[in-house]
Amino acid sequence: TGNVFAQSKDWKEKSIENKEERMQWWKNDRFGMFIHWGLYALPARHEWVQQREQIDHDTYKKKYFDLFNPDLYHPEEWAAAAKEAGMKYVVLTAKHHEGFCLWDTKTSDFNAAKTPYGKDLIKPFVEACRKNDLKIGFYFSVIDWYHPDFLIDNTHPLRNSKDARSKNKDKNMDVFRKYLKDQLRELLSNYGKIDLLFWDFSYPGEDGKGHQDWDSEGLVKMARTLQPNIIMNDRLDLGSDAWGWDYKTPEQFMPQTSPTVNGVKVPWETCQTFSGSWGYHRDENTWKSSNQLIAMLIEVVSKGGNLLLNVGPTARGNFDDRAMERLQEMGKWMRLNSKAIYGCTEAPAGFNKPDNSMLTYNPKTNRLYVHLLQYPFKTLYLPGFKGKVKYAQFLHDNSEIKYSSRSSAKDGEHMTITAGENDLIVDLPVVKPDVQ
Ligand code: FHN
Repeated sequence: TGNVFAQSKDWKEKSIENKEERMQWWKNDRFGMFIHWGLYALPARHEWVQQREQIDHDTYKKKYFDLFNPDLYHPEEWAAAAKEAGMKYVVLTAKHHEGFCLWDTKTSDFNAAKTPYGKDLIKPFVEACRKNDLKIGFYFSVIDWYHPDFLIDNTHPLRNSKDARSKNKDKNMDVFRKYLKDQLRELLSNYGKIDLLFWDFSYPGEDGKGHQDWDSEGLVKMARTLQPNIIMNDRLDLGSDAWGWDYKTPEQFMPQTSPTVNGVKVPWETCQTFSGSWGYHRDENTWKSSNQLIAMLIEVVSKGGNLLLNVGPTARGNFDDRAMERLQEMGKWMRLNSKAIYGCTEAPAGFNKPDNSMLTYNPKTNRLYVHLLQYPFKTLYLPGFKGKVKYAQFLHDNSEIKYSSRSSAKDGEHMTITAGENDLIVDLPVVKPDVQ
C-alpha cells in the first residue's frame, strides 16, 4: 500500500519522524468526545459492573447480550451532538474490558451482529462522523474478561496472573495475542481512515516488561503499518520510547502543569466524565455543571492540553437529557469563544493572569485570550505583561469588543499590549454578567 511503515527499514524511526505532522490536527482541535458504550449500559451502573459484581459470563450473556437491541441507536445524532458542542473528534469503545465487540468481527461471536440487534455498530458510526467532519478514534481494550486465554487478568481476583498460569497451563497467551492482532487488523482495515487509537490498558508489571504479555510493540507496529498517520495514547506501557505513544492521558485528573517526559513538555489529553462513571449510570447524581465543564476545557487548553469528554449512551443507544443539556450549553459557549480554544495553548511565560481568570494563547495569530471566570466588577490589572501581544479580544454576544490600551478603551478599538509595558489597566465595560 506504499505506506512508510511497511517499507521502512526501521518503522520506529519513521514513527518518530512523522509524529509532529500527524499530531497537528489533534493539537489544533483540542476538544473531543469519548463514548463508552457496551453491554454494561443495560445494568446502567458502571462499565466495570461485571468485574465489580463478579457476574459470571453465562449470566452476563443471558441478562445483557441476549437482550441487547438498541432501537434508539442513531450515530448521526451522536455525531451532530458532538459537532454542535464544538468537539472535533470522537473516540468510541470498539471493545471495552467485557470483551463485547461493537463490530461484526470474525474473531468472536460475542459481538453486536450476533445480538438481537443483529448488525455491525461501527460502520454507521464512522460514516456519521465523516459526514460531520469529525476525526474518528477507536478505544481498544487489551484487557478482555471474555477471552478464556486472557491469563494476566490482574483486574479479576479469580484470574490473577500468579494463579492463572499454573491453573490454566493448557491455555495459551499466544492465542490471546493473536486474537488481539486479528481484531485490531479488522478495525484498522475495514472502516476506512481511522485517525486515533485509545489503547486501554496494559500493566507494566514488577519487571516493567508487562507490555510483553500483550506484545504491545507488535500491536503498535501493526497499527502504524495499517494506518500510517494514526495517533495513539500511552497506555500500552512502552515507557518513554517515543515510537510507542503520541500523547499522555491523565485520567479524571487535572495536572498542575503540562506533563513532561525527561523534562520535556509532551502532548497530553485528560479524559473526563460528566458524572464519574464512563458507562451509562442511571443513578449517579454527581454531574458536573456546564460552567464547570467549560472552565475545565479552558483550564486544559491553558495548560497546553486536550479535553476528551465522555458520554455514556443508554442501552437503547441515545444520549440522555443530562448529557445533551451539557453538550448544548458547551456548544453555546464554543460558538462565541472557540477561537480561544482551537489552535490555542498555554500563554507565553511572563504573563501574570488576573484573579479568577485563565489565559489561552494562539501562537499562530499571536492572540492572548483572558478568560474571566467571575463577573469583572472591578478594574482588572494585568500586571507584568512582557510578551508582545498585538491586541486582546473580549468576545461576547456575537460581537467582538476590542480595547485600545489604557482605560480609554472603547468598543471597536484594539488594546495594544506591547513589550516593556508595566501594568496594563483594562476597564471592562459593564456588560451582561455572562461574559466569560
Ligand atoms: O478501566 C478503564 C475504564 O473503564 C475507562 O475505560 C477508562 C477511560 O480512560 N480507562 C480505564 C481506567 O483507566
